[in-house]
Amino acid sequence: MLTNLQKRKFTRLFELYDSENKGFIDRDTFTRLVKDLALERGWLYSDTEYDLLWNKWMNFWETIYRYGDMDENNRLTISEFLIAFDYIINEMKDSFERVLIQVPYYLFQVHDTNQDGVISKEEYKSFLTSIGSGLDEETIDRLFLKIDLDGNKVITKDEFNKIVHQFYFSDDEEDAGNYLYGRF
Ligand SMILES: [Ca+2]
Ligand SMILES: [Ca+2]
Ligand SMILES: [Ca+2]
Repeated sequence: MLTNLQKRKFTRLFELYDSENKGFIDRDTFTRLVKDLALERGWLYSDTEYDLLWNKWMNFWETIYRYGDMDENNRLTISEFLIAFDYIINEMKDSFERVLIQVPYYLFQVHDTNQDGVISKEEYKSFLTSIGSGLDEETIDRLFLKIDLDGNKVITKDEFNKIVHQFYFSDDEEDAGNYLYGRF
């Protein structure tokens, strides 16, 4: 069972994906997402980066779709989305590492624009903007202070790792990781 806090966080995530408020997400949702992200980074179909981006998202979509599409109409409603997450998080820990974790990790790399292995505040802002988080500057500043656990002004992979795990598992309202995708 997902906790109430988890349900709220994953509902927020669903709303981000369903950016046109259609009430469902499908394969096209993720095709569009990949295109937008690739466009933002100036990647073409023929680029390796495009392939990688495509594979990560399709892997994600195919997994949640396999476990959530109860009525087999090739779409996921919010309740089907939560069924998929409940299953992946509570019943299949291995796939969780392979599937769910991959997406934010990959986004971390994509938004490390200067490729120095860490995320600066500016890069973090562009990450949140690109996923349509709708957070204002002040909130992002506060959030960055929170997730920069050792206070050295950049987010390392270890710190990001912690945040991502908190997003999926934490049941403590105070944890910064709950806000990985903005308000919830
Ligand atoms: Ca369905
Ligand atoms: Ca960087
Ligand atoms: Ca840090």
